Amino acid sequence: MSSRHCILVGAPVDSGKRRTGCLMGPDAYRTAGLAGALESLGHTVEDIGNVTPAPHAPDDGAGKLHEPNLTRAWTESLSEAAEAAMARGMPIFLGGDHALALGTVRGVANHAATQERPLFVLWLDAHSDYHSLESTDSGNLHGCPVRYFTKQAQFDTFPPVPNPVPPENVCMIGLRSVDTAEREAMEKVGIHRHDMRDIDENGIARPLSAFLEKVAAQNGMLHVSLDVDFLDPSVAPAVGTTVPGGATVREGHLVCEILHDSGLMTSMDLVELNPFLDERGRTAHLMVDLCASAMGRRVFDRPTRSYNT
Ligand code: EXY
Ligand code: MN
Ligand code: MN
Ligand code: MN
Repeated sequence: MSSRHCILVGAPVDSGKRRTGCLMGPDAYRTAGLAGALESLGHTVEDIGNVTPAPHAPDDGAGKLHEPNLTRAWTESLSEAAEAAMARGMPIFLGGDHALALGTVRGVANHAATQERPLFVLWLDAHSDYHSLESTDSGNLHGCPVRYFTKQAQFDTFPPVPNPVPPENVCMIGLRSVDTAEREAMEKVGIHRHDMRDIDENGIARPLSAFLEKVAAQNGMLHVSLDVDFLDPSVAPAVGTTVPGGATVREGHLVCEILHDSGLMTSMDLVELNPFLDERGRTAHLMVDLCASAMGRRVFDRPTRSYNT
């Protein structure tokens, strides 16, 4: 990958679920040295600050999914910021919970449409985040973004999706917690789904490389959405939705190294980090290191850091 102009976009969305804490995510990545890590790889870095308010988590008592006017406000502002950043460089969105992808993918897709290039999405996550407003049991928005930006359900109180991502342009890797309603809905569309059993049996490189070949063949743009809970909780505990049996540190780096070598990634989300659930910021440091691998840091050229202490 040649030198890129990385645009750090803080998106402290914390209203996708009831447990709060993701609003501290953007500053945790800044504190963990994300900008310096990218600059050390020869990239230019511009941090435009936080573009969404730190909205409140839904009121537990009401069990509300979201407050429509609040959700619409930050989804639209984040979508506009994403589209503008794509026109100038390579946005890296600092979450915030995964509900932020309602705005980031919507905006990135709007930009891809102006370039007349298809958008592909790599979803690195223990969860499929494929609920509609009707199918979700928890009422947590962070479990819905993929269904929204593929426009496979009505989200009437949300901004419309002018450039939906075709489901067959989405590849999910790391799945190990999918609700029945999500699985049944996904079986009707062509989303590429690779759960941890698939990864255990066949490795992570094969499904990822097959997807990247498809992106390259169609001159696609690639948005990578990396959820902390893609990784095993033993190495990445700072997330509210941990699921045992996740990706190892090396599997995480391998995904990012293959992404770098492909040269296809055009934008990235770092989501679901909750610094309150961590020790000494080790999860934030791991996510920064993974982002650095996706941006060209080589396997033998790494800071000595243990994630298991
Ligand atoms: N499927 C469950 C729900 O909808 O509540 C869990 C969703 C967790 C979503 C996190 C962001 O990946
Ligand atoms: Mn997620
Ligand atoms: Mn998840
Ligand atoms: Mn596949």
